[in-house]
Amino acid sequence: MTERYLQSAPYPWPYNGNLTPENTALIVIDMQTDFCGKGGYVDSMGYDLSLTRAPIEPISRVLEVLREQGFWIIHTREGHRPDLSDLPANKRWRSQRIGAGIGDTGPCGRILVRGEPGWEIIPELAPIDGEIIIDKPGKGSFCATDLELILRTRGIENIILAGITTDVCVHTTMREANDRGFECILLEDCCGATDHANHLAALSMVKMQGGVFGAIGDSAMLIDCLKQV
Ligand code: C5J
Repeated sequence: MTERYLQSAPYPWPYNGNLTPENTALIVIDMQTDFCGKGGYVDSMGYDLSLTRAPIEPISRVLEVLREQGFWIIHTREGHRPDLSDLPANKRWRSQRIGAGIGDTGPCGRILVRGEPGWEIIPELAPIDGEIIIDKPGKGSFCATDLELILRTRGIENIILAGITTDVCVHTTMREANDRGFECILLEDCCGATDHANHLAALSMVKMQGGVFGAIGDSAMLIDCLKQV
């Protein structure tokens, strides 16, 4: 095996240098209109959309290279069944309290409901044929989904994380994956949060204790590493 590493922090990733298209998946988390589009859930809460749209460009560059090289690509979508039978009452109550009720009708259809326009992945980052889509009712991508089964069945050991939001769904997924023994890296310019300080804090948390949840890198580091022969 030829070892290769990203020049990430707090250690060169992956820990064992075993980085191949066969053992590595990119997971692009929740790049849906509800989280980064006009009239979606995040917009209805009054947050600055430029923060959650910032990763669109870097993610598309990463997708282009990883698709070219045959890496596994997985997309996730947060959302609930139209009858809301998988929406916990407290999650709904909290969102209604701040005027962006999950399941209620907004400018992009029913907020965070499967099949509605706001729930769709934005066209710039739309999955292509053969890429896996995981529909999840929660913040973590492993909770109530078949993601772990899919990763194990395909022999995936390394996970590259991108998407929104850094401090919520990306972080929760990274923590869940790390506890299951997957070797994770979060690409900082490929993520964004509804508050920039929370984005930075989430990055900092990963790097504690020698990389308590994995490593932090960026799109250029990944692309440079993959372009070396
Ligand atoms: C949130 C997410 N922030 N995709 N979801 O509610 O991070």
